[in-house]
Amino acid sequence: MARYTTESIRAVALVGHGGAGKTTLAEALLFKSGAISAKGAVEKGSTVCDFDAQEKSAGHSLNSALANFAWEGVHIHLIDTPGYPDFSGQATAALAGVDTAVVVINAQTGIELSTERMMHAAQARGLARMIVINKIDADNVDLPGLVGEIRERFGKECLLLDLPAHDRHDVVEVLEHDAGDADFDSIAHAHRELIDQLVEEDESLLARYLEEGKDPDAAELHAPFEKALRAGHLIPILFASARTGAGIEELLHVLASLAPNPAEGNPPPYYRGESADSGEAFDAKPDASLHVLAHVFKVIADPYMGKVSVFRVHQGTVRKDSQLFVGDGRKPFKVAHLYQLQGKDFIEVDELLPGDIGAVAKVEEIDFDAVLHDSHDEDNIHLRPLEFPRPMQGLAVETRRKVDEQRLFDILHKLELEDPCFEVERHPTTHETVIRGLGEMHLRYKLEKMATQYKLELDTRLPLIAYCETITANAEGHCRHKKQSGGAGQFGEVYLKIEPLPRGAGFEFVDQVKGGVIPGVFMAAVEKGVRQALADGVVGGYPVQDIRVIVYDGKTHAVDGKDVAFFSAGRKATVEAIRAAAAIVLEPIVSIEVITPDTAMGDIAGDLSSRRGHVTGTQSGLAARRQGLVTVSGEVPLAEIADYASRLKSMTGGQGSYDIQFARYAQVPPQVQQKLAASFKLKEEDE
Ligand SMILES: Nc1nc2c(ncn2[C@@H]2O[C@H](COP(=O)(O)OP(=O)(O)OP(=O)(O)O)[C@@H](O)[C@H]2O)c(=O)[nH]1
Ligand SMILES: [Mg+2]
Repeated sequence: MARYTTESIRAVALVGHGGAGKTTLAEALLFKSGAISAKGAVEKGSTVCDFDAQEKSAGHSLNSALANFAWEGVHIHLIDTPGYPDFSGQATAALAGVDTAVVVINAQTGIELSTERMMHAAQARGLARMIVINKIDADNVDLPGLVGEIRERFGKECLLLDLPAHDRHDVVEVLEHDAGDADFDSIAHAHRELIDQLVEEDESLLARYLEEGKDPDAAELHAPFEKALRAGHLIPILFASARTGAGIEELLHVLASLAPNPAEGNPPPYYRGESADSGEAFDAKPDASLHVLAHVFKVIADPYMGKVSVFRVHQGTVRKDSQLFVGDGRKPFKVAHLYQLQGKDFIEVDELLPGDIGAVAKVEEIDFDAVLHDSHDEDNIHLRPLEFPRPMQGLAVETRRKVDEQRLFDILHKLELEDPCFEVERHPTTHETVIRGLGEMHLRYKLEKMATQYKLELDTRLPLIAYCETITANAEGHCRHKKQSGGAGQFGEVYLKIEPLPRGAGFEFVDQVKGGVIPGVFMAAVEKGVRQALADGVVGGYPVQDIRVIVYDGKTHAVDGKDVAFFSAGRKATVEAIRAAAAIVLEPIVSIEVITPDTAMGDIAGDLSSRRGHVTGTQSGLAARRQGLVTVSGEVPLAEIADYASRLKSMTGGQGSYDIQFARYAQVPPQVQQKLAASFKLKEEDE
């Protein structure tokens, strides 16, 4: 049953800042195409893509959602993504499932934090990018001003592909039209700019164009259009109102006729081998007859369907009842049911072609980022990983009732599966469970989900800070571990040197022992001991990083040489060396962006500097200026902004919002280090 071919598939993600109108736009596209018979609204909780109970009550998206529709004989896979930075994990992951990123900008608020981040993330992934300026119906918008700003920020490759007309009730496409009236600029001018840019992509076309002075026709421009999108030489700007429907049909036409099909985009960045750096890059071919290669870019813990793995097929055909391998696993699983997703609905299909997005359910071994394939020829294959923001905001959680403890871990595991930016850490020594996410709002929604969906009540405590330790000087350590207690003895002796490494280099272990004074079998135990010492920390009980440990001498004993002895000697020698190496404690520094009414700017800056932070710049776009808003950027230690949400609320009368991102590790001031060291000493004495 051939429903369509690979050439007629488009895969598109709607990305951009929260509130830009992505979910409403998805609804408008689905409605216009006839896939749904009534247009729902975010406010009523009746859209296809915001189907989750929490999304309905929040009035914005929390998860990415999939939908499908057909237009002009083309099958379009659409992914609606959440826009607020706190939920950017699933938005970023969606980029691995598409060829085109449509960056939606709110005409009222202009370029925002996620606009910028998603523009860059899509570019880094080699996706075709398009910009849709939405809400053109709204009052108080400056469309020409916004276009100017977009070009200033994202380059002159951002060119108009349509223009609003009839007082923003309509839009006119400017590739096929070269004359007529528009609300601003002119169709003739926008048309000329576009053609000039496109002919640059093809030398013979350019030569003919210059000679004859005549426009190439639409068919001739198709290939240059795809080439320009692929190279980032063209980022078309379109206008729409998801509310009134203006520009929706034009957007559908552009997706069907100009967005790349799976063969026209940049190929997904696969490699064979252990790491993206050393592995051998290769291209999957969107050919239905080859081996299957598919990539899992989304996992859902569904209360009814169980674990659902959503993947994009990049090569070959996935069929119901066929067998697939997961990564390098030896045992295949059977594709008992194959689905396409339409919002909350699972629609069974028999096969998925290259370029298709689909899902399987109840296969526990499939995790986010897994590669599915049907031949051991395709072992050790990965897709180059996406770059996710690092979850910095932490909370220690504890179940109210002891009996819930095991359940807590099961549920946290499910939440972790679904969201690449949500992490759970268990600290065996302190018995603490820490959840980490991208922001206060992110964690609040996870807690709410646990309370409502899983009926799990938790107590939370202030964030724990992920401090770490490092050394600033070279030093030496030595330990002779010797035990003689009745029966068999233990003996192991280790001499080692330690050296600081550059920030971020991690840990290096070097074996420089000569003449086998520490036999190879025991060297592994020495390394384990060294690693144990580093994990336990020396100054404040935090993991030691950016250090090279060189074992250069030692001694064993024919009878008493034992693993335990060398483990212990390695550990103690390392501790001794670190104590002599001017060790320091490092803390995470975050970059912070605060959006605030300009009247509160002074308070924000003053507050940041009282928290050992500083302002690095301020910025405000046209639309933001009209609303009296400004973005203050700065840096501040994470430890100082645990309660920032409530501080900001009081400083801005509830008008402010903020976002943090990990920046780097930096040395804590001496008085902080003394405090951390003192409390570590107390803990050690307790034990
Ligand atoms: N005036 C006007 N309002 C719109 C338009 N599109 C969306 N809205 C409204 O803008 C608000 C946000 O719309 P959403 O569709 O939820 O925006 P979103 O981009 O999905 O937001 P997140 O899910 O948070 O990323 C809602 O109140 C919509 O009704 C539009 O074209 N014009
Ligand atoms: Mg949304």
